[in-house]
Amino acid sequence: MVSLAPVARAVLQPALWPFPRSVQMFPRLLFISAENFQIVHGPNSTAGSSCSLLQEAFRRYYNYVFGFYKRHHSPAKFQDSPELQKLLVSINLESECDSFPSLSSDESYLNKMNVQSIGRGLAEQPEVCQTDCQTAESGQGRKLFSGGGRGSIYINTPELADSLLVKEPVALLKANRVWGALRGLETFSQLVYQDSYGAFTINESSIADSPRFPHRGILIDTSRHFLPVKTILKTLDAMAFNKFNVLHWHIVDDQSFPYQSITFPELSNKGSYSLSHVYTPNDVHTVLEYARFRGIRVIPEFDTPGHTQSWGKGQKNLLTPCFSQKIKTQKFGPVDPSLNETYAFFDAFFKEISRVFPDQFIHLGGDEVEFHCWASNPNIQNFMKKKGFGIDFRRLESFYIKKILDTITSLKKRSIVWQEVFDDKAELQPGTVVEVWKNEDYLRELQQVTAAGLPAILSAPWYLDLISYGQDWRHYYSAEPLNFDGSEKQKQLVIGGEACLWGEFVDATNLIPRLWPRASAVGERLWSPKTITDLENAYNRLAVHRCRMVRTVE
Ligand code: CP6
Repeated sequence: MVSLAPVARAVLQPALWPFPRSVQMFPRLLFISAENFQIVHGPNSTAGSSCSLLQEAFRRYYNYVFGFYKRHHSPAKFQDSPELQKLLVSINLESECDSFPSLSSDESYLNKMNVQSIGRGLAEQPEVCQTDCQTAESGQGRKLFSGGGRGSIYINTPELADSLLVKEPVALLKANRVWGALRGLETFSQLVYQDSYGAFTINESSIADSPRFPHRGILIDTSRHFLPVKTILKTLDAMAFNKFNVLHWHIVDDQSFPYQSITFPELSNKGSYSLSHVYTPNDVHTVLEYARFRGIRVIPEFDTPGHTQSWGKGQKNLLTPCFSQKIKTQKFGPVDPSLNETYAFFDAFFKEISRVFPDQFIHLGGDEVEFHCWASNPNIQNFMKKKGFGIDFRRLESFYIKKILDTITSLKKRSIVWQEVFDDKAELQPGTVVEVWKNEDYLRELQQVTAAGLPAILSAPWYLDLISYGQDWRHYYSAEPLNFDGSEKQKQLVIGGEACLWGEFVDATNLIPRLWPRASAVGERLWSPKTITDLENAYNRLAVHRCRMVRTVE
């Protein structure tokens, strides 16, 4: 079969999502066929076939590119047309193949070395940029794919060398660690598209990329509705497509306690919806490993002292008995902060949690504590008096939280808390992360948290459980986390954000479509440069990205 004139198709936008830091795309098209294409380790890579994380990723991305079940023969052989035969993936530094990712993991695929050694030859071919690429007015870079009108994309940082280099006959991906290789593989897979004849094609291109924020999370809530492990794994796949790197697992809450504790099995025996609605140690391990293979951290949240009704069923005397007219009722309030047993329990509990979950961070909640039950209880009233707290229950709340925070510190872990813990003036050790979730004046809150020298995560504009008619992703996309008055040092303390999908009205039947592609908007805000804000350009790319996700998430 005769190949088509590549120029006719060069205007197709590659629809990268989230958009990389620097992209150069050239009109020359390469064909790529399932029979004759491989993703393999580069000869100088510090990782090899013993790195199962990469082996698995190669297999996964090969399948994403060519489709799982479809017969993927290309239309005959493209004689004389250039073909891409390999993607060589090289890790420059110690690969970290067998580690868990962390807040400081290097997810970039950019590299100062390879522009000279490889990139030059391609970038300087005079015929490379003809009609599609032209020098931008600013002189800052080349204009790419000007067909989109307002949505033209510019090279943002021309001084960066590119580490995903697609050229005939071998493409190269270089990263310092496996984490950058995973992100680069995702980008590579997004570059490939099927033309109208069903042939797989890819433009010669050169990309350098790194995330804007290091913490890019999705919150799932497995207490209001149990989510099967399978659904959580699917969510992790979709997260990887959008370069999210944190699963914030709000695992227990008032409604149910599905976490099966080894130390305190009664918590889930009594507190889960049923004995099959639990996450066994094996289930948790499955989630952790699946996430690790995608460069995703799992941060568990054990929210206390409020939101704890389900804990009371399997752990006697943990919650505060509520009183009415000096008489004990059947009701219980938040965790009882006046008893030594409470702290002995949490010492043992969090000791287990710190061993089960490898991440450096544990989320301690601390939101929405209601004071009326505490206020009704005579023991608590005495305790308040003894401590000199007066009638300020925020001081009692802060007393409790400080003890739990100290427990976490003694376990050599770091804590994340919801903003009330900061607002109610708990004493916070340096490095305690404050998650800003209240929608009113969230930029001011970020300003205050960072002015106090504390790291912050933003989720306020990204409550995906709040649904409304129409394209609400545009609002998520337009939120800018650093739009507050503050020093450079303060801005540095904003480590990222999270899209939250609370579970009151979400279960396995609607989780995926409620999250995606709406959360993708948050993914791009947290990964891409601040300057990538054009809504129409985003719309066009997001439409293609959604189709790609529909194809791959069953
Ligand atoms: N559960 C817990 C919730 C919420 C929070 N904590 C919540 C509050 C308001 C909205 C959505 C969710 N359901 N434990 C607040 C952090 Cl609008």
